[in-house]
Amino acid sequence: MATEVDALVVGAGFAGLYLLHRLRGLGFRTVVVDAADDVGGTWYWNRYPGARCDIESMEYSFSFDEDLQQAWHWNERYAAQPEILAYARHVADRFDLRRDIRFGTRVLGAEWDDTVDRWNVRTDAGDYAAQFLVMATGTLSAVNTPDFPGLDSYTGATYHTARWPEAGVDFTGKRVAVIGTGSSAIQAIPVIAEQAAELFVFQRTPTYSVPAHNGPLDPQVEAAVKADYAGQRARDRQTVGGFGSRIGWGEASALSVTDEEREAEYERRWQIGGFAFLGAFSDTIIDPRANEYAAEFVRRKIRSIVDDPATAELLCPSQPIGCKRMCLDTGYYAAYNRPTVHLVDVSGDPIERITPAGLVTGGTEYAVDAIVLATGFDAMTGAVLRVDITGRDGVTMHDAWAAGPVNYLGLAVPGFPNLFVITGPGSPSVLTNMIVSIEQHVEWISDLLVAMRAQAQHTVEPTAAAADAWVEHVNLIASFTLYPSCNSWYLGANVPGKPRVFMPCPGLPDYIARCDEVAAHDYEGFVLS
Ligand code: N01
Repeated sequence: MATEVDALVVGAGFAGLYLLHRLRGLGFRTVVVDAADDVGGTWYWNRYPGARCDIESMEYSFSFDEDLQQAWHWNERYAAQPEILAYARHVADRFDLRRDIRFGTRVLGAEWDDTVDRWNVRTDAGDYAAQFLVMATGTLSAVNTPDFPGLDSYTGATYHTARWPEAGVDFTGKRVAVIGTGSSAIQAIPVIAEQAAELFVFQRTPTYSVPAHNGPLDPQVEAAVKADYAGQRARDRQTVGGFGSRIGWGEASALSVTDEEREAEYERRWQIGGFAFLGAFSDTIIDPRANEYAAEFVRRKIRSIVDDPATAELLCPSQPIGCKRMCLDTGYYAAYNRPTVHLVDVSGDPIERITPAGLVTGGTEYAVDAIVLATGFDAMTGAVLRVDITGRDGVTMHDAWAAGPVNYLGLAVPGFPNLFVITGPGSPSVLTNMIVSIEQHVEWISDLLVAMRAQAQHTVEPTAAAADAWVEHVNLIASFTLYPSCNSWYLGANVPGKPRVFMPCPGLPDYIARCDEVAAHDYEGFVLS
């Protein structure tokens, strides 16, 4: 017998938590399911050494409750994974959310039933009949493990950064391989390097990283922000990525200033640390010449930090900065100055196979006690497509998205009534402070549900024309930027066979304005019935 609910939410990360709080408060019977044993989503799973948010803690937190944001104290400028998980747990307890969350429950499939306007949702712990189905499954949650031949034959220990053992791992005295040099690897490598006897980093593409300059949260910053928290949140929402209003985003072109002024601004922001660096000038991610100035500044920094010139050159990226997601680090480049840390270039000679003893590339076998896969995610679409979803007329999400994700406002898919995706493809999502985007989506969706209830409408679904126009719109905006110009997970390029489509929608303020406009015009582009 299926459990009847108004809304079934998949995922108990920040999106699921806020949805539950909000929908329950509005009188919708809501249940959240999550495969994990606790809340936290990405911060539940990503426990690798050094895991830390790269948005400042005063900004990477909920704004919906003034008492919450005033009461919570962050210890560091950038919060580490345990502190963010503690925050998620605090939110769950503070708003009494756990009683409507079913942990250890994996959704297997969902079928839309046109006869009763309900989603039949199958889980490994019972079924649900839900009027609304919300995929709060996260954008970076479906783990990507490359299909290395021989991986099963390996006799040492294997870890994926996004499935790290809760008890932690002690690498003291071990020979360790890390595959990948994205955000996860860049945080883990300096910490693993402190323990391991030898560390081999297998790099396919170097990435740009800027120092986080993390440290204890400055009490003066905390007091200043809390004195006008609502104001700061509102100002952040007006920035391109939903954060950084305190430091500010440069409005001048990098081409409009002298060499000395440009250098001074990069240096100033390098010293501040973090994504502020990308905001030095207005055209860093738009104009190739402006971008190259910033890229070359970082390359010079790499060469000045890394002692061995050959290693430094290998660490210098050639793609535009910001095209792949930039990283923040604490001692990443300096880790290569340890005699025990070795960079192995696999850009020309891929990892051929895994043997019982280690990895083979370029005809050399690297024997190691442990392999760390820092190989990322099937981003943005992976978590949705790993659930077997069937909409109207037996059309599956796999069919609907065969050539890339199709949706309207990144929120809803034609042919899949009453289904919403939080921070999915087609929305600013991963280009922003995720909590800002999550709050905007949750509030927009819950306002829609309230409007439907007031008008006695049972179903909502975008038109195919609205979705097609939206996909075209997102592609057009992306084409004005440098984002599509390199292989990145934004494009699905990291997963063999995945359609190459730039998935997120750049520009948060315009996106929010468009969502508000759609709502103000009786949800134009949607059919309510
Ligand atoms: O994953 P990634 P991630 N052979 O996809 C390499 C967020 N995040 O987990 O670049 C060899 O970035 C791959 O190489 P290439 C953040 O949004 C945030 O690090 O494809 N190498 C790449 O180097 C981030 O962007 C935080 O050539 C292979 C690496 O593995 C996103 O999550 C922290 C390979 C994967 O890097 C993903 O980050 C962590 C192969 N077959 C993550 N396959 C913070 O808030 C893949 N690679 C700080």
